[in-house]
Amino acid sequence: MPEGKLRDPEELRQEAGIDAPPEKKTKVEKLKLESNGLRGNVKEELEDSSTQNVSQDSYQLMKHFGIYQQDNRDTRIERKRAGKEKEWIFMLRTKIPGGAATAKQYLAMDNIADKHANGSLRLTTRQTVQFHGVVKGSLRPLVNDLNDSLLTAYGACGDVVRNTMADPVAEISSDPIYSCAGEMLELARAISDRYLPRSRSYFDIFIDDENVTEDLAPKAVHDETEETYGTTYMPRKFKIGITVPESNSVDIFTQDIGLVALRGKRGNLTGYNILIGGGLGFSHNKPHTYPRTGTAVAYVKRNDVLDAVHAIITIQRDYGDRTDRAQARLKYLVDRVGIKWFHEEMERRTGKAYARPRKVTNWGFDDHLGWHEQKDGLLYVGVFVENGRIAGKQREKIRRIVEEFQPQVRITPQQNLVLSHIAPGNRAAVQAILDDGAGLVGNGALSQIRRNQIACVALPTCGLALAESERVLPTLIGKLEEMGYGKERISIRMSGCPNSCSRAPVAEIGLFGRAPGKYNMHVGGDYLGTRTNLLFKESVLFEDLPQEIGRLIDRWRRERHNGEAFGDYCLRVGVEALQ
Ligand code: SRM
Ligand code: SF4
Repeated sequence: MPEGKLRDPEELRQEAGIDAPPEKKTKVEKLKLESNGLRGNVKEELEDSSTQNVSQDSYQLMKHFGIYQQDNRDTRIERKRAGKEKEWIFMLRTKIPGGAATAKQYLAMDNIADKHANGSLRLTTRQTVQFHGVVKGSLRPLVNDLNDSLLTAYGACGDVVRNTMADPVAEISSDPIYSCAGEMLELARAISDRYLPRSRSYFDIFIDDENVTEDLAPKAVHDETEETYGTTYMPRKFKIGITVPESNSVDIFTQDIGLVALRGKRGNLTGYNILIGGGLGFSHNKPHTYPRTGTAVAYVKRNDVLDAVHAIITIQRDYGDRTDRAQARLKYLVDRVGIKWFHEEMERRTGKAYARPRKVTNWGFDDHLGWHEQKDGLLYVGVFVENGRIAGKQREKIRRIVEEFQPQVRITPQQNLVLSHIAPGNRAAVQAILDDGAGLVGNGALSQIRRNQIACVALPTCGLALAESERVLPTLIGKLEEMGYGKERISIRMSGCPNSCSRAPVAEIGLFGRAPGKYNMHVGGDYLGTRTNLLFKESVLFEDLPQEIGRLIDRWRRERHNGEAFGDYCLRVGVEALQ
């Protein structure tokens, strides 16, 4: 590993001749610096039972422990009228590299949903589980229960390396495209461990002493030095994903660092193409914020990949913009310094020469739904979970399968579940439970258009939502099915605001909340997620979306070239002509 010693970013900027904005650091930078390893007053405020919420400073720090302070937006107006304060609740996000959990861990999370949260589990687009509606007094017991099951929320949010994504079936599938991916989950876990914050604050604040699970994060428990992060952590969130090109379910082009595993002639892993600077959030009408797909910066040999990742992380740590959080993601740094400079700086930091990226043309996509064979003769089944919300009858069924058959449980980047390591002899019994009217895969009800949709959480919990998402996308999809578009394989993603948590900017149709009941409609992304879409229409009423989408699909059906996908057609014709 390279040293990655902390140097003054200003000095580094001057050395590299980078035009730096005047150094007035953001409030969050000051807060992190003075927080004593993210502690601040969090512990005291959590213990204060006279309030149901915490201060803004504690809220900012608690993000690093996977916790967001929210309020129930459904009751906001009514409570305000009644002169009551907001209905304070918290969201807690776990960190599950590659989305891979054991049956025991899944069952523990299922228990937590009732015991400490609102009775649902929310699978996320980064392969984790979120709990919503947690009250302040339940946060410590919740984290303790997670810790007992070797699960963590440390670093699930905040200015650190977030959950590392990986193809959820990479090391189990019998498909030859994965012949080079046997170590993918291991790599995701290695990256995750290395970039877990080292401060003991999470344990000091949340975990009852005798309960500290040392297996979970031995270094974090014993060593306070933030060797990589220093006292101010990263300038902003930082995201890493790993995939093989043929099955780009992790949307590799949207990651700060995307690692693309490449195969040699004998099917073995030769090395990784590294993409940098993907990121999707933007603000309406602020063109200096934009979604960006990652750019290939280098090809590195298998044994060099961790060093190269470390170099990229430390470059962003040292040069990322700490004066404006809207410009702080790696994508803006890459555009400021250029890919050539970046490549050279990686080499300088590691003392290695990296090859130019290899040409990759075999991009594909697989959502892993349905039954598949594993390379060990066992089976996995991908189960559709609409918008990742596991609740009610579906939750009971999944729990029953996990209890009875003890599969491994993997969360997919499409917010679905893969239940793996099922003996072929148990297939019929598992299928019977899935078919039993709960709307899970296997009942024949899943149209292509429903299968390829994703919605972010949005209302009522997300404080940034400008419009609904998870609660309304199923209705829109239902309308499109009624109109006869169900069999079309088109990716539709809805986000309640342009932060784009459903990765809507790389969908064939992206819908972005603009105001209550209104959406900006973007088209022209591709099904494989390799490019961003373009603004087609602004502020379309929710009720008008089926007609707007239907009109475009009709036109595509009439005018498409042989085999031309919807997104490719939109791009070829161009948004102006489509308007
Ligand atoms: Fe996200 C903020 C939910 C994946 C870009 N995201 C939020 C918050 C925490 C709202 C907030 O800051 O107050 C949302 C919580 C809603 C709630 O009530 O639960 C939220 N993001 C989600 C999840 C749960 C969406 C989902 O329906 O699955 C995903 C959790 C992932 C995880 O498990 O770690 C989620 N968010 C994403 C993605 C997709 C991805 O990472 O693959 C993106 C776009 C990729 C990217 O980061 O560029 C994304 N979320 C954002 C942004 C804009 C970041 C930016 O720099 O542009 C914000 C706002 C921010 O950070 O200021 C945000
Ligand atoms: Fe909230 Fe916006 Fe993310 Fe949706 S896209 S979860 S509305 S921040």
